[in-house]
Amino acid sequence: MAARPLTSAEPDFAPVWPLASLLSTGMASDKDDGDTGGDNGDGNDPGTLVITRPKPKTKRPNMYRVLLLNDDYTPMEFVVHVLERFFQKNREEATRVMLHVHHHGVGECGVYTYEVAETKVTQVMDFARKHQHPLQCVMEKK
Ligand code: TYC
Repeated sequence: MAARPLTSAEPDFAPVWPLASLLSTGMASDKDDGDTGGDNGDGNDPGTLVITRPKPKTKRPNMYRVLLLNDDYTPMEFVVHVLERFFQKNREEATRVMLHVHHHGVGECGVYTYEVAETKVTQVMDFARKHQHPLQCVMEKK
């Protein structure tokens, strides 16, 4: 049998040689069917080599939405400034998000990993307090 390169389309732990092709060569069996490859008594054909890929150990991080809450007192222009300053929005996008919060009560500023989201919330809350506005910023797990 000719070796062939692994492809990324194969699932983790996929045998490099599919069981079906091993069976067709008589090199593998799922039970002792008397094949000439022998049987050492543990149910594994000693003539069979199954190669598995190691499980990839990278995991996607949990992601968190950073949200602004509406209130009756924080000036619209201040909220737009917050969105430009801490969330890298241009004036048009910041105005769109601010008006969404104004009309719907809550709106998304961005989605970040835990520590980045936590930092944004702290920055916004500190900035609002410094300017004596009651603006509230929170995070929620996606
Ligand atoms: N509702 C505020 C006003 O009318 C504006 C506002 C928008 C406040 C968004 C907070 O997150 C906010 N001045």
